Amino acid sequence: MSRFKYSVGPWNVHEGADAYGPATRDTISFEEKIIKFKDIGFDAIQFHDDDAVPNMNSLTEKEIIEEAKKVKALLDKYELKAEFVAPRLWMDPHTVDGGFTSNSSEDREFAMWRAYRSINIANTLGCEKIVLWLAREGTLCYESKSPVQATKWLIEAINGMLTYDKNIKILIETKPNEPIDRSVCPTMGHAMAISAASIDSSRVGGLLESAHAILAGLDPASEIGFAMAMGKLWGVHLNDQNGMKFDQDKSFGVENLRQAFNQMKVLMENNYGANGEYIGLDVKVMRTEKQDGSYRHLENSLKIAKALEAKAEKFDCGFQEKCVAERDYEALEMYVMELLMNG
Ligand code: XUL
Ligand code: MN
Repeated sequence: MSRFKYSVGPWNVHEGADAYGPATRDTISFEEKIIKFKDIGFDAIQFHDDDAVPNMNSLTEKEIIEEAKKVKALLDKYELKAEFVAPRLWMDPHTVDGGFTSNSSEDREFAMWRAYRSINIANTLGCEKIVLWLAREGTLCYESKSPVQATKWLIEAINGMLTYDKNIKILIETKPNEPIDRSVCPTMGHAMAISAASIDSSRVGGLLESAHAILAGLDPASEIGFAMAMGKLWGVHLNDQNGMKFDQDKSFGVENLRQAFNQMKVLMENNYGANGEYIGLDVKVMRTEKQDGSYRHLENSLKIAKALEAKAEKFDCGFQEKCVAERDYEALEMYVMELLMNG
């Protein structure tokens, strides 16, 4: 039995298209995906606004809520919760130069419209969390934007959302690059500073994705620990990443097991989940996988996460204390390796 509740998004089962090649698998319907998610052992679903309400740009506010109600009914039918809604501010012609920090005031207005509709959708789905993955909030050409102005626009946008709804919580999902070259908000430290600068810092926190931390050259467990020290880690996307290249969203733990163990350990030691937080697994199956393997990365990641939970449970804190007291870090390191290597 796991102490955690796990979550997943519909985009985590995808057709396999990448920037250099077309789909390798067929599309699976939303309902079929969530039935399988439940079956695998997930408790909650994560949404982009248009995962819940496709084509929302052409719908009225009222129609968007009506569509979201249908999704809520599906979640209820399969006894699943909604964890968060994230405005998808990177696909639309209005977000070519970013949303909240675009140089065009019309684009910035569009981004706020999507943010407010995301809040409406979250309310309809029964969740209070809005995730901001700030995909294009940054620069491609450095001189095209002022880092000062962009940061202020981002804070203004967050303040707008906090004012629009008095209950929602905003989780900034930090990422240093991709698709943008230089992000306005690349790390947990930046997210915490933006939280502090907002009109209600008690409602602005972070979501840490392992791969994003690695892309920033940082250790995901330390990023988790930093946000937890501030009481502001309200979501995680556990996955893995082989070095600083494109975002790979590999299954949790498959590249660096010790790093994955330490992410699980820091979450457990600091009581992550005590306020209803989920462990999200933001993973992608390999492009080579066939149709019937569409969910294997999720099954594998969940299995690895639970196995690491058990390892962290077994971790001998007494031995750790002794090693620390004697400053015998070689012994401590070898103990961790043996814990991970031995069945
Ligand atoms: C992108 C990423 C997104 C967010 C949700 O790197 O991780 O899937 O998690 O918008
Ligand atoms: Mn993510």
